[in-house]
Amino acid sequence: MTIAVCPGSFDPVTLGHLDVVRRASAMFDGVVVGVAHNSSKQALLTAEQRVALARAALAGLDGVRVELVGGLLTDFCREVGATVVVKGLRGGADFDHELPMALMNRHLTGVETVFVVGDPALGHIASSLVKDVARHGGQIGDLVPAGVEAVVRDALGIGPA
Ligand code: COD
Repeated sequence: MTIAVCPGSFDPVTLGHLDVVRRASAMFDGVVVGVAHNSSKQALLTAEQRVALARAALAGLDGVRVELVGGLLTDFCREVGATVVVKGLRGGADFDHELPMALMNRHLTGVETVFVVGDPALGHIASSLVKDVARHGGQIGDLVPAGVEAVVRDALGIGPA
């Protein structure tokens, strides 16, 4: 039984994240989506909001659960019994960004990273861009799961769409 962790900031969860989690869930016996802190990013949403939105978006997907990552990702993997980390790639820039983390995680505990290629139709979707579009008055409803746009707009202090 192989458990994989799909980690990310999920600030907020997007259709791109869901695509990666669905692909991971087709490959592994169980998937734990780990909502973590990226120390190089200032989160817009609280950890509780990010977990709640991811849980709502992934409810009903068999064998998938969402948990908060309190510290190191590798410690979290040990706690949940995961031997694999799954990351999604939109292109070469993602790989360049992810490779040092994959190497560090393997150095720390031996956990392996599997990269999955996301749906190219969703390749323009990144949480940071989604927030930027919303911040500047654009609609994000077709980029994120139901219910996410309202929470993002509220966190940005802008009214309903
Ligand atoms: N298509 C395909 N993949 C996508 C898409 C898309 N449209 N959108 C996002 N993804 C992928 C990303 O490439 C990434 O693999 C994953 O989804 C999550 O993305 P984000 O942006 O939500 O998350 P990040 O990149 O900010 O996550 C970084 C972590 C939080 C995982 C990292 O900082 C971490 O592990 N933190 C915990 C502390 C730790 O252990 N630090 C040491 C790390 S070596």
